[in-house]
Amino acid sequence: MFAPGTALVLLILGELPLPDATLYGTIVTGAGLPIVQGTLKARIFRGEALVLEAPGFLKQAEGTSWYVVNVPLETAIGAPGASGAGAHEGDLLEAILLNGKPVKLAKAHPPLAAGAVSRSDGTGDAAGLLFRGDCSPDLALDISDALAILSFLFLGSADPPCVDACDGDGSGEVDITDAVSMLSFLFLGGPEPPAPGPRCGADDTPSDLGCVHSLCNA
Ligand SMILES: [Ca+2]
Ligand SMILES: [Ca+2]
Repeated sequence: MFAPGTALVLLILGELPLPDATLYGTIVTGAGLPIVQGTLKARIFRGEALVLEAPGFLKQAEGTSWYVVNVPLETAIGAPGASGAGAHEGDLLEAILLNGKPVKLAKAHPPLAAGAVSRSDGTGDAAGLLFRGDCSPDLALDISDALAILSFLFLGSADPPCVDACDGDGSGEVDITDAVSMLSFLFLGGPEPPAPGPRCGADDTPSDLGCVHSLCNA
């Protein structure tokens, strides 16, 4: 397939790309409802080491929702040059993450192999998107969000529908610092709330705060 010498040149340039491995399956909530939105990625490990996080996507077909991840692979020849762009054959899927949380798979995917397609159906948590800081939920940040944090903390008001969103500084806890950082962002030019920021997105550092309902998931 290559002219003589080509392989040697490629060896010098680095590892050779191989056909992607494809991981897919249905993805539903614990109640069996299809999960139709969210950010998806696959964590690939070699032994104890994280090799890469391959982005995936959700796709609606045949009346349900599917996750699909194409994992880039390359040879494991250990040549000098560019590497780390792909996984090696034999690397293992550690987890499929939906909005930063592991999807519960019915069975483990087999070790990665070039061009291989593997299916394992999973269940996940749909309520993974939030609007950081939107403690008084309306998909916008204003002083009512800071007031909602304070009244939740000090006035014994009912739990906000998405407590995780009240964690305005992403520390994993809701305290007065969140109200202060919110006011600083709104009125003093302070830094914007950390990811997913003042917009809907996945919380890549999920906490135990909980988010019963987020307008982002509506
Ligand atoms: Ca708000
Ligand atoms: Ca906080």
